[in-house]
Amino acid sequence: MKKLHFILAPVALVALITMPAVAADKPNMAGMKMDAPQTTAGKVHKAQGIVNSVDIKGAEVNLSHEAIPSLNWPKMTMSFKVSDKQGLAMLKLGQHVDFELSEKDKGQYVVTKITPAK
Ligand SMILES: [Cu+2]
Repeated sequence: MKKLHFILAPVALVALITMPAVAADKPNMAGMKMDAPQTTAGKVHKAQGIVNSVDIKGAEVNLSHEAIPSLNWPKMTMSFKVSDKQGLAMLKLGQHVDFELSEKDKGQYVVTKITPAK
């Protein structure tokens, strides 16, 4: 009986060591998936601004936009790439607009929707 206990003990020890490691792996993986939406990539930010210039060919618009709290951006004047070609074609200089932007590449924000302000 004593010899049998000696043989079983290391097996039980290995099981004890490996089992919690396997169990701990799952909550970590779930945590990573839950963190994914926290990154700004793909997130839609809503903002307002005034149209300064439109470059249809280059698919760009220059806007003086209001502060964008979801991005922690102050109000400023800047150019954006625009994926909403239809919206871009409708814009008039000096027009107040509502727009949505989204980070396509790191630090590269693209206007995905732009419409006259309501
Ligand atoms: Cu800006």
